[in-house]
Amino acid sequence: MNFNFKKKDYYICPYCFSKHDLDRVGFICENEGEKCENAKIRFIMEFDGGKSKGQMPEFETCDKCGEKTTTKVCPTCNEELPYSIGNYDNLIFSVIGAKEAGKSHYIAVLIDKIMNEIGSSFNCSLQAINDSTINRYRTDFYNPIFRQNEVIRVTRSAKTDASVKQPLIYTLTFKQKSGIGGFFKNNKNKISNVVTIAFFDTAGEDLDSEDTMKAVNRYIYNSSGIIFVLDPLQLEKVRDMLPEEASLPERNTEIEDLLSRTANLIRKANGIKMDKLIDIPVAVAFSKIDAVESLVDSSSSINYESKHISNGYFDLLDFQDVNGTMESLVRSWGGENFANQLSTNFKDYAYFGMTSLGCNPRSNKITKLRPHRVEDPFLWLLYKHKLIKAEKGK
Ligand SMILES: Nc1nc2c(ncn2[C@@H]2O[C@H](COP(=O)(O)OP(=O)(O)OP(=O)(O)O)[C@@H](O)[C@H]2O)c(=O)[nH]1
Ligand SMILES: [Mg+2]
Ligand SMILES: [Zn+2]
Ligand SMILES: [Zn+2]
Repeated sequence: MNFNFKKKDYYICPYCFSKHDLDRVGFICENEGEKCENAKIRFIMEFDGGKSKGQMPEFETCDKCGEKTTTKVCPTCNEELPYSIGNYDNLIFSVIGAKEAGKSHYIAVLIDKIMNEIGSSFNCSLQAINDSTINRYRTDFYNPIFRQNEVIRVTRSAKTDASVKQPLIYTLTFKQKSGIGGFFKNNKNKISNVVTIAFFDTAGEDLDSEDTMKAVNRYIYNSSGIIFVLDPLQLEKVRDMLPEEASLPERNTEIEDLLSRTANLIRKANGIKMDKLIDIPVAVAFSKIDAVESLVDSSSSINYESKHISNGYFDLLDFQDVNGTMESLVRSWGGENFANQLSTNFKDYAYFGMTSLGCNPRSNKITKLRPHRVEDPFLWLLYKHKLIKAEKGK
């Protein structure tokens, strides 16, 4: 598919988000059957460059037992690296948003959506990289919503709960589509690209000040895409317009404060001057759109299913329609300052509207689960990274 973009000469560990040169990688021997001492203690053999200087080595020979090993680990945090590291793209998608913005519920339904619908439509498949991702997704995200019909609990701060620092890591494998006239028939299942995708669910409270943001900062400034989840119920004008009986969440951090802190953090870490725009695509995703249904024109495209999945490509007309509508809604809802800050800091951004639950939960119970347009921001990021094609649909 797309091998024409420049390959990076570094990789970023999806666990600790440290940047390393391609040949700075550790190996561990897995020859446990033979009772190799290195394997037993998981001794980390540091790759010394050698012939593959500047490139990602494929294997290392164990200095104790002489067996070859392909199990790579990060030299900084010692976690096992995905097999595709350094050979394919490595994308970190971070999900940012204030407390109670809807981040955790969004991640929960998005991953399910990718596995069950995006995969077949875009000829790709999402696979968890290890057991800890499988278990964490099941217990913390999937089971509450899909099994128990209950809301997910508040995400605990990364400072008190170390598991928050563990991202959910997946590989998204794209297969070549068979070509017209059957020319590529034999290649039907050939892998054309593999991307490692790490989803990082932050606790909104960790983003409350630039200082606490440091706990999670590395993944933000190393992101290949940001999904900025915004709760429309936090906008003053929306709160005023909704009927009095509407149950409103407590007021949280001002959305533009969080945006400017995020921009400052990225600028500082990557040395980007104020007169330059930040080159990380930002999808501004309005969550809980079900709760503001009465404020959106009923004929608006936001109310309809998006066409990307049914079309099998990123539908630019549908996208532009939603993007334009959402931006003007945001501005008319009192988000003028937010919108201006976004455009003065980021090169590439777009607005989306979605709902993870499709309903307002009552006493922590999800009455009817109906996710809507949750795929749009994610597909836009894939499109921005040239992983899926786009067309102007009808
Ligand atoms: N109406 C409606 N409410 C939602 C939706 N998604 C989440 N909520 C509500 O918003 C609350 C917070 O959602 P979370 O996903 O936990 O928010 P978060 O951003 O992860 O919050 P922190 O973990 O505190 O940072 C939930 O408990 C729900 O009551 C939605 O799609 N529609
Ligand atoms: Mg959360
Ligand atoms: Zn060995
Ligand atoms: Zn690491």
